Amino acid sequence: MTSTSVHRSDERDLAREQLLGQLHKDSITIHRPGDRPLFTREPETAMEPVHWRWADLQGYLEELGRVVDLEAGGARRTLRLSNPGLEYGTTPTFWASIQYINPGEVATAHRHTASAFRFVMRGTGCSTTVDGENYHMAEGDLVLTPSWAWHDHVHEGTEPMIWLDVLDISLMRSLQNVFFDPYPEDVQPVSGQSQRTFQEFGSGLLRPVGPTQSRAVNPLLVYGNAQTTEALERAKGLRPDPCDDVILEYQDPTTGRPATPALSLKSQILRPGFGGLPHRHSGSKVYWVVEGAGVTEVDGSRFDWGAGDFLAVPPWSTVRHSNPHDAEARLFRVDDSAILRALNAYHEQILDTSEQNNGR
Ligand code: GTQ
Ligand code: FE2
Repeated sequence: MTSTSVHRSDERDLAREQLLGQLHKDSITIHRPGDRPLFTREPETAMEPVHWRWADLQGYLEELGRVVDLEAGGARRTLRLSNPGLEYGTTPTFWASIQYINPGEVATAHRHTASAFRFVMRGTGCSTTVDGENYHMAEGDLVLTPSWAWHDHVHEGTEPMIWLDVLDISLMRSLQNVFFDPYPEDVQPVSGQSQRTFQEFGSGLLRPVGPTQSRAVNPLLVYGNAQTTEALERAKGLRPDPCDDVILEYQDPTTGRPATPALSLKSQILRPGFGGLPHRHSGSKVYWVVEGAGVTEVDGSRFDWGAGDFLAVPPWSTVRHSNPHDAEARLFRVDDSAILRALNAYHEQILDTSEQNNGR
């Protein structure tokens, strides 16, 4: 090196340090060697796959019902499915919890920006009211609580009732948009027109003529178990999905879009003998086993699941389903593909057979 070029590079180092000092004062940084890169080639996640077994959950729920009172002020009695890899949530976008309510109890009215839904797991006799609309929940029903809708649950039945609650609260938290209001009374007034949105839009095929309130959000709040079962029966006549066998998404009947803005909800049947192709896609998901049993491999780890179990799957994990049993398996699934598709950032990949063999 000549003496001039050494001189120049000293000058440059000095100027760069000066610039960095100035930028720092003005809350500006530049990328430097050793900093974490802006991008990774593929998604990285701290979320871990987790299998919760019904045999354990059932015992915990019964004990919880005995030892924990339902508090006024909007708190619910729930078991939260906490991901050991995450500080918060079941997945990076949502919490899945199991709510337990005893006969005679009231889960008091409130509203929040997190959008929520319930999928009824066990029992009957509890009704929920969402923005004045009352609905008696039964096993396999899906009931939505859109963002900022008042909701309360009143159990008039005789046996404890158990349902899955999912809220897009991890997402709302990362957007720093958590709002919550308690309702001034324990419960909100119930409209005289029970199940209005279900009467109006519930067939998914036909609806009353005349003016309908057009809302930016899905107007339908309730998806009944009977219709889901029937739709799955019909879908058995279609070509099977190579990864998921028979799978349907709950849709906004007025637009065909996912039933909730951030989360996509699905029901699925794996028929006896089904063996799916390995598959991965953007976003995280949780399965609840409605009935039957089967096997899911997540990035090569094998999970043998049965009725009532939950399985959480991290983003971009390779999943392979099979049903080696004699009976059908039915799954309810929630994933965050809706928000990823809305952001035009959804990726998916079916891994071919040769890769499948390499993975073993
Ligand atoms: O039932 O309104 O599991 O607000 C968590 C928060 C249930 C509910 C949960 C809630 C609810
Ligand atoms: Fe709530």
